[in-house]
Amino acid sequence: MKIESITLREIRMPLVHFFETSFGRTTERRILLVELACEGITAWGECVAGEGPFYSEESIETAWYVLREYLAPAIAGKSFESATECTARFPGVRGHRMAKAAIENALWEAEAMQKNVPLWRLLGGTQKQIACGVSIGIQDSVEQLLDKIAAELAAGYRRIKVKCKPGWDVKVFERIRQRWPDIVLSCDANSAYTIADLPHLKAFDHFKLLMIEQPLWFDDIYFHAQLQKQLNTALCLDESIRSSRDARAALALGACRIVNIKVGRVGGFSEAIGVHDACKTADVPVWCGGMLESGIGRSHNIALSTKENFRLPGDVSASKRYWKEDIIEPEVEVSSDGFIQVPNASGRGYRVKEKLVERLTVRKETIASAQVAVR
Ligand code: OSB
Ligand code: MG
Repeated sequence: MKIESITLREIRMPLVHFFETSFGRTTERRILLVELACEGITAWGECVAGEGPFYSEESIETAWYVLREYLAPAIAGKSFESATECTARFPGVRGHRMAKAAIENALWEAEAMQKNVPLWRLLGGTQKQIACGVSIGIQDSVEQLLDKIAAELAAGYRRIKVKCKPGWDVKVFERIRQRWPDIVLSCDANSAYTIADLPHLKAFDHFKLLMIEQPLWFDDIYFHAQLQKQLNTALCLDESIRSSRDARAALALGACRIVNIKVGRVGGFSEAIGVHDACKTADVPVWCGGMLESGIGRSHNIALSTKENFRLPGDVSASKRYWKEDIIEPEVEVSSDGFIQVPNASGRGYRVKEKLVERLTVRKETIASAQVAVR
């Protein structure tokens, strides 16, 4: 596979409903897409960095800069036998995992298309359908949250996750459990607490939560291990797991009993497989997280979720929960019993609506060979 050019684009897509976490509210996504031209094949990648550096250090601007100046020039004009060679071509660039993942994942897509196999098969997936949960943001009122949960349960989703933070936690869980004593429920704090909140976090044990996701600092493993010893409820790490090495450290320390895998957060499919395998060896279940992706990133999440240790419903849900019109067709749909059927076509299995992408594009830049950027 020879990479003839790499095109970076920013598209803007308003969310159907705002999404609020402990670190802020998003109403419109700015999405960085990577398009590889590769011997007649066009392959796509999505960079999941946020609008600002709030979930992690990366943002769409830092990713654009690193892709344009370093990562795209490092692969432009180069040939690859396999997408697994990609990370070795990014020497010297530390971190910037979401930027790296956008290219690596596009390369996996190119390889799948070239070999005429579905991406999920190339990734070593085995599951033909994936179980879906939803992540529901902080709302303006508890009533609004309860209405949303009712609608998602009616749509068939198999696990409800609610975002939480100090002031929007136990009182909210109480209301949810009053109405639905037995649903599969979890919460995600996105690092809103510290270890000084231990007495308060112990109260979370009363609500039969499947897990508490990332209660403490975004870069912490040690204090999560201390916290896990004091709680009955399983902890799940998201932000803290940036690599398979982090996963191995977290599992060895007992910092969590469940791991959220986001392919962008760990730097691409190769590392995501490494995290998956480390957890499988330790018999710790994983599930696939989401970053409010467009259809391109969403289809990559579906492919990854087919691997066998994805044993819990993920945050990979239907296109229409996020977008009036997604940029792929068919859009991602979820059955009334809460599953996505995995497509059998080669590559990502969903067609990119290129004209729509072009209309949504607010900036675009092509890197055709090392060091040459064409606006
Ligand atoms: O922590 O899982 C998270 C969205 C943006 C940033 C961080 C997170 C999330 C979600 C949304 O929970 C999951 C989705 O895409 O629906
Ligand atoms: Mg999370």
